[in-house]
Amino acid sequence: MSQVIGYEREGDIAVLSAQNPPVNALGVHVRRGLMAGIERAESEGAKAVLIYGQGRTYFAGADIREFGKPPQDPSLPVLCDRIEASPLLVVSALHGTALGGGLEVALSCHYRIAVPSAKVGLPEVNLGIIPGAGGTQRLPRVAGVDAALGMITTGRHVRASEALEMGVLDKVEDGDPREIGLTYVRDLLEADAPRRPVCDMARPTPIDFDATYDAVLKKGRGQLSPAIAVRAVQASCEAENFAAGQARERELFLELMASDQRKGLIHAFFSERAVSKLPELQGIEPRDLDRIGVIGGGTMGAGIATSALLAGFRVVLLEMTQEAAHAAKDRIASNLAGAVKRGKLSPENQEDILKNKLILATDYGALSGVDLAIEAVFEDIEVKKQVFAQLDAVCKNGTVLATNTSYLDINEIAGSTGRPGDVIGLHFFSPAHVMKLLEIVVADQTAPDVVATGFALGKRLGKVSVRAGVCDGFIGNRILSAYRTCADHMVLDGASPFQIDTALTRFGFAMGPFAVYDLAGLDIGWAARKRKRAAGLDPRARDSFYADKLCEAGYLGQKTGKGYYIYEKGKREGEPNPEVMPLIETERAARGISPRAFTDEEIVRRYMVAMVNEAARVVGEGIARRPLDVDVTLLYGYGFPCYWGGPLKWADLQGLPKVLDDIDTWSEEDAYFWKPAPLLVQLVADGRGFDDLNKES
Ligand code: T1G
Repeated sequence: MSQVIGYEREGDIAVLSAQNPPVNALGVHVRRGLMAGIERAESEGAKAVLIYGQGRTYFAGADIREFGKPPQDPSLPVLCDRIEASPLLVVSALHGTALGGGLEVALSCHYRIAVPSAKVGLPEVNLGIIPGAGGTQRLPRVAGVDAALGMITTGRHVRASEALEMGVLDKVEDGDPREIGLTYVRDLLEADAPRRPVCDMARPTPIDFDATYDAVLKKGRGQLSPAIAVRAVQASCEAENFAAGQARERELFLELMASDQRKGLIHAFFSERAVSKLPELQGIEPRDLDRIGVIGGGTMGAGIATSALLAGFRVVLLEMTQEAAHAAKDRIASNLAGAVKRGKLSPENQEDILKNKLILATDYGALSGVDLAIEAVFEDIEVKKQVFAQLDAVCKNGTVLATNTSYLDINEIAGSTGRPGDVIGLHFFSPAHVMKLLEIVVADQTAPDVVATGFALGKRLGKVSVRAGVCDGFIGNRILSAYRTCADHMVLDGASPFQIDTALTRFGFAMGPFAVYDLAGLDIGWAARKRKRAAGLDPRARDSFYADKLCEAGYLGQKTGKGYYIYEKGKREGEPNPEVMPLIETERAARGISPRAFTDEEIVRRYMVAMVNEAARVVGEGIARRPLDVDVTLLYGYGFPCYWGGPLKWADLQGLPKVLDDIDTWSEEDAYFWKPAPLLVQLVADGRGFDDLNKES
């Protein structure tokens, strides 16, 4: 028998067990083992087959690492059909996460039992594809079209209890999957239960698939797979028979398998897991973390405290006054109430956290016992240095001293303490208890175990942590500054902020840059421009002032109801502010610029190439360890469209020579801004892509 599928007999029952850690992915050896197991059970005269998974889960899906490689028999659809066609009674016992091809194998069985903690799902759309082994044909037959579409177009994981109600599962029983499976098979044999091939079940009742397709396509914001899944499910209702429906599913599946969106989403999947795997951390033990100190209870500090409390830490929150401390507690209570509303926290836990896990303080001495202290005070280097001097004085040896600064020099902050090795940057993104990205900024003297502690904290907080070096803006904000500048240049040269926002939302961003400015507050960008001007802008840099005029008029975005857009009370979407274009036209005239038309395509191209060029500098300078670190940063902190896999995956898919050609062309109009990054030039010269660098690390 194969090493990855165990075979044993329990009387008349053949037991096939998956032994392919970590998630029993249905790689070719698993598929062959299952095929051999079914055939052996039949040849030995067994009456039934039980399939279950050893380790943490039942099959969690096809082996994604096989994607893009030559297919190897048996394919998953062939295996599923073979299981379903067996003359024996075939039963699956599920635990963990039966996902994708895993659930499809289970659906090809005649009965399905699960433990209460099991979850099932068809998350293929999150990988840019659709279920390709009968899932779009079998699930609608057992659960109905609406329930099936609700699972397939979202990829959501469904708890066992709900799956039972939907008809996906036949029984839910607590206990060991093998044992509850054997008991269930014996009961079925005892009752002389019939085989129940799903393919023989009645075709599901159709719905208005065209309307559903349009609605799902719109919601996908450019991602194709959810809408294509609707067409595959439609075939389960309209194809002349089951086999024809499967053929339609296969055709759509293979089309998506060959798509750039599948390449982008698979890249994102593996990059999210690779980003915290750094050679420099191998074998480095993180320091113990139990009690977290948060200095500053404003929006960021309260968000960070909420994130730590939700992860089970005890938190000491320090503010300057009792009043400010209680205001911070109110912010935290409101954040927790949101978590309760989202079903992420029980009301009892919310009460326990506020009563027993959160300690308010106004004296630094209260921080003497914390294992990690993080400040989120005013973004001023002198204020930060004072805070760190106090922390240096009161915190016990070994306490990690972290700053949440988004751009200040962490080396300078570390240098203001007697323990620079304990100092690190932990850059959260607002709202800190919701946004997944955490930039772990490593200063020159940060000790390796402090870096490891930052990653350990990030994991416990459920963050996607990315290592960054010290520079203005670290990884994300530094690249943001470049593509925002490109957008400003296009505004000066003839595009409107509103056209740019529309073009970029069509490309797949949740919001365009100017709508994001309004969301964050125009005063943030204003302060950054003033800071950079005070530090001395290169005379070749194209500065712009129209945005300053908006701020001077008191238009700071959503928080004042007016910025680039006008926000009516209670409306998230704004209408273009008619006062914006006159400011821009005045500035163009003052600069002697004759505005020209931009196509949406050119807007997206320039914006993306500016992003790629700065990202290449960030990787080339070692601020980001690998291109995938930049991709993960933009995906998890900046709303980059997931199906492109990140800006550097997008660049690889476009072809780097063309990206470099564009920069060379545009450098004729602005050699300062469009200066090609050395790494990009080198990669093009070597005929390589960014992914080649990811593979080297
Ligand atoms: N294939 C290969 N490797 C996988 C894998 C998979 N399907 N799923 C996980 N891994 C690896 C992962 O890279 C990591 O590796 C380790 O397992 C632990 O994963 C025809 C074609 C199952 C919920 O989309 O959602 O079936 O970093 O860190 O947080 O219709 O993994 O340790 O080297 O994520 O506990 C459909 C994808 C495939 C499920 C577990 N299935 N996986 O989460 O651990 S397409 C999926 C997950 C398909 C058919 C189609 C999660 C998880 P390493 P992890 P986790």
